[in-house]
Amino acid sequence: MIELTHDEEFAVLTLQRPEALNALSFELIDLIGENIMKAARSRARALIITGQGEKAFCAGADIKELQNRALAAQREGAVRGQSVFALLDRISIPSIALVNGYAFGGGCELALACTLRLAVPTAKFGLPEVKLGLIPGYGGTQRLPRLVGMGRALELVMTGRTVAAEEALAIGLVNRIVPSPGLEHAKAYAREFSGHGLRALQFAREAVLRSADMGLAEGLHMEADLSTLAYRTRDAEEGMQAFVEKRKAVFRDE
Ligand code: CO8
Repeated sequence: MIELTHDEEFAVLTLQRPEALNALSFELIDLIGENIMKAARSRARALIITGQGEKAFCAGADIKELQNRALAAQREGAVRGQSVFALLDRISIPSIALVNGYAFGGGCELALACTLRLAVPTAKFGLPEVKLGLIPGYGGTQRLPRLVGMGRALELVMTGRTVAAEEALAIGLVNRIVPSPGLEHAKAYAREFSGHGLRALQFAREAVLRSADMGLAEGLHMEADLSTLAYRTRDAEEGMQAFVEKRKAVFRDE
């Protein structure tokens, strides 16, 4: 149902339910959470999340499982899924969604929860929950407007329409389009930042992500705090010293 492998300096998490287009059963959601934490505890410098096969990244929550459940269980399921996806913000390594096909509903929300997103040319995105009489429940209504703006998010959530890779790139839903199969390209993309110290990457990521939740004055205060904390790391001492000595810095994530 899921596989966590290590490929060079990266962890690769692959959703493996091809018979259901990698749809998120509740069991799969739990496994995603466990494996995100395993990847975070490993020596990996980034986590790449993708789907097995050429057709789907993830076709969303498992619709068959969502039927005929008590409302309390439904709410618990939404909160559980949200908290699993939120782990991606809390772990010390950045994550990249390599969207290799359909990313609908909860699958699109999983991609939105990753730090960065890549798409193969045939990738398709959408939050089609309205077509089922539902609305997104794994963070889509909150993360999509932060990424693409309120107007576009309202349109996509209200129409439930499908967004092809080119449009996803144009509106900022993905960072880049990469040729299929994308894993080598995802690793090359991750290498653009994975040589930096993890502490600096984590502070930078946190500062940018938290900016969406605060006003400018509060955000600047938070940035001053986090940038001051960065000075206290060994990596900052090393980075500045390496500059002065005209050599490449050797970061130790300390
Ligand atoms: N759930 C369960 N099974 C699925 C799902 C899904 N989301 N998507 C596809 N499958 C299954 C199909 O039932 C089919 O199985 P079977 O052969 O046994 O009938 C198999 O995967 C292949 O699918 P299709 O035959 O439909 O393949 P197509 O190529 O014809 O179509 C699509 C591909 C367009 C992706 C189509 O499968 C589709 O529209 N899927 C549903 C997409 C969708 O609506 N996703 C949103 C789901 S709701 C959601 O994500 C809410 C998140 C928050 C929930 C909070 C809950 C607590």
